[in-house]
Amino acid sequence: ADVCVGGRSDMSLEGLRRTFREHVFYTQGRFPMGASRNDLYMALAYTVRDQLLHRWIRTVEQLGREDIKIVSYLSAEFLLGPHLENNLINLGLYEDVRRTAEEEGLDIQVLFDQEEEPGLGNGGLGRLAACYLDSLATLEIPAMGYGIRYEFGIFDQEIRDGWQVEHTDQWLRLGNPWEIARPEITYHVNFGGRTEPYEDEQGRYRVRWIPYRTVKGVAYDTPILGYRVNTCNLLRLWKAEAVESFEFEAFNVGDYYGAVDQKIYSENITKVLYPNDEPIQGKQLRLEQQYFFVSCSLQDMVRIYKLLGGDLSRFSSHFAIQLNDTHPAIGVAELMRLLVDENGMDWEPAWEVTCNTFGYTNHTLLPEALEKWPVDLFAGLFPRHMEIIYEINRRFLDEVRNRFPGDEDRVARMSLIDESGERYVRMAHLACVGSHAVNGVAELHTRLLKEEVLRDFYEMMPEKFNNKTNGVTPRRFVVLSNPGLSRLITGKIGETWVSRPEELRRLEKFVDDPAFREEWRRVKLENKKNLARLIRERTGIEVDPSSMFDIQVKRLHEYKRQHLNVLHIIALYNRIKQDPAYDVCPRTFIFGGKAAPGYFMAKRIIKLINSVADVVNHDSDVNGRLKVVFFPDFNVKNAKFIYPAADLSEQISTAGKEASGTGNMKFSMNGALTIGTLDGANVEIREEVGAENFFLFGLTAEDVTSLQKNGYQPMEYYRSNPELQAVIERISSGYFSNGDQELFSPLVDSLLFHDTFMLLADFGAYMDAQRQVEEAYRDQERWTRMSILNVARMGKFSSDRAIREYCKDIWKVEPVPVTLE
Ligand code: 26R
Repeated sequence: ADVCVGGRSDMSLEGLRRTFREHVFYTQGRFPMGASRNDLYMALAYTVRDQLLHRWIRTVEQLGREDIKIVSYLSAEFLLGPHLENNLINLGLYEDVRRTAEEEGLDIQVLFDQEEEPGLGNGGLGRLAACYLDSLATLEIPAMGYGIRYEFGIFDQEIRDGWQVEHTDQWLRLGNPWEIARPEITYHVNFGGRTEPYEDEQGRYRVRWIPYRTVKGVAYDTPILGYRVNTCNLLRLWKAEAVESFEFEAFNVGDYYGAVDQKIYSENITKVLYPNDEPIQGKQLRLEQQYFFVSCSLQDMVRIYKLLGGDLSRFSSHFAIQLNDTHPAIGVAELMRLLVDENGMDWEPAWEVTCNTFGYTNHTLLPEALEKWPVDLFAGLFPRHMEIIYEINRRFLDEVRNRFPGDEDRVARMSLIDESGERYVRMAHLACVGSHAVNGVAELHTRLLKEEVLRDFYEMMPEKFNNKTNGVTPRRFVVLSNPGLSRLITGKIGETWVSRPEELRRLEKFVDDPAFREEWRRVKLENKKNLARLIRERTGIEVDPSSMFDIQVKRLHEYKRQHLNVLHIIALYNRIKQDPAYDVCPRTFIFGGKAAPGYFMAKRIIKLINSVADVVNHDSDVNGRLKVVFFPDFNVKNAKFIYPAADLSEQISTAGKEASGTGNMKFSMNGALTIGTLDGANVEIREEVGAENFFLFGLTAEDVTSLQKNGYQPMEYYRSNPELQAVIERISSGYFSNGDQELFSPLVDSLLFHDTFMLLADFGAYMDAQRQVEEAYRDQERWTRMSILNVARMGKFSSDRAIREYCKDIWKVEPVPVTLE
């Protein structure tokens, strides 16, 4: 430690300034005068990273102790968002570094702006992984995140003429100061080829895999610091490269171009994140990505464990591996292969180790989103894993037959292989069978998992199933995003709420204090002004900060029902058109979110939102009382301005479809009230904040199922509701599309003749709930009370609570405090 004192770890103002200047010169190679904004950002980032390294090295030393258990979070996505500001907050150096920058003549906000966010995820699942890394470190749990270092993360979204246009995300273009490449930590990953039986020295039957090609994985490490603790865990992301031997062989036969081809081919594996939050049918590269990062990660753990002198039969007492959805589920077969083929273990002990090591989190109930891979594709890429899966399946189905004699229908339903038509490997079944714990992400979701999607598995092994309601980190989503509110809260109850948000309850006793309510409104108004400014910059639209900010930001998806929100807007518009004196509550409707590039309907919903916006925003009868905004390129970076500015949070998915939702939590923690269905974690949010502080509407999951069963007829709802008819007529007449009646007919037809997500069935109830929202908003004192109570009662939804539950019930791990001496 001493070597660092007075060096770059010096935390004094003077030390920070010196380190910063050194980085401008020695790292960026600039005199201060010639430094670009990026040079200055990089120098500041390195200054902050220097502060992390000491903690990081001490934490990694702990990871190398034989007697402690490490959590290994396997996820194809980590949607981290910008690091700089977050690290400053967690270090407790925000104010000092801001001042240092200021004294150097720099505006720290401008430097924050310069950071490209690592958008290595699609939405909820990837952002959850990032929140969990924050909480693991904050709770001082030794943990590693393992994933893929995509060269291109989620695409950047531009809105052109009302349509979504995608641009590649070049987040690494200007360098990434937060990662450290570890070119000496590499593994070989094999693909294709065939297997071959042989006898080992003891004359035992063994199998070896003779692959067709090999790719190299290189580790890139990013430090993940906890809040005000010394624990600094690491996120290890793998980049694919060509193995050296390719170039060498090609060189020998003089095929230089062939060698370069091979190199490009290998590097393809980690080029790009698939931007779908829907199944990717049979895309070989996607399956290669999954195996690639899982194999590197497991090889890494086995290497670390052996280095400690560990005996592989006790592997599960050193590592608890969590599968973030089924994307890394092939890890079950890969760990078996490593133990049995590569380390000579027998099947039964290896299987016990495997099951004790893995836990599986399910994140979706949508049947079409359950991952399955064609057997031909799978076996072609992973012939040995295919054999292992068949063997797991054979043994497992024997157990099923034992427990349920004569029930061959059940055996077919539970098989790891779907043989009803073309044959598929069912990844959720593999994950379920190979794990000791299976969890859903909200109470309702876990119940539906047990009753529907994984019912047979629950019947056979109920002890595996448990719920872990999602949570989000209050560091990024309150402290960092909403400094005004954080200051107000801390002024009242002290700052301990940041690590122990149960303490927010102590705000309840101030709800009747008019001065406090006044300040609460002032903070919200300030946040709305900030968002209004950003909306003007990004869209040119002027919005009124005193209007109600009604916001829906999330991926575009029919089940999330952004178009139900649009139907409400059109209904209000129609009332105004019918009677311009109609007393509408002034509102700004804000949407944000990306559509999967190949998702036709979702893209058309974006176009609809923008088309309605064009009409409503310029109609003189409306006279500015309603505004509609599509905020382009919703991501972690600009989420910071969106959640804190919301009055109303739209959580309106069809009941039973949204596993949990986490945006719902981010809004409510920032004092927005929710209008929502009984879906995902909405149910629990409403329980916590109180029914009287939540605008509930719509069918229950049970209603949805029974309606579906009895033959849902959207037309019946259409016929019996004149206001709904008028809304649909506005769209289909071409009113929002310059007379073009075709543009939105796919949307309208889908609603009238199919309506899979039951918008028409919920329309009436939604309109009623929106009227109650208006009424409540008109009474600002009442609204403020409700807003305060929402914040005060959101403690449960901190990711710290979620992670504590995972640690206790699934991982069996304890905190290991880190000291710096
Ligand atoms: C198979 C495949 C390509 C794929 C399917 C589904 C990829 C991604 C998804 C999206 C799923 C896994 C997802 O993001 N689920 C979300 O997880 C959040 C965190 O638990 C939940 O809050 C959210 O409700 C759920 O949709």
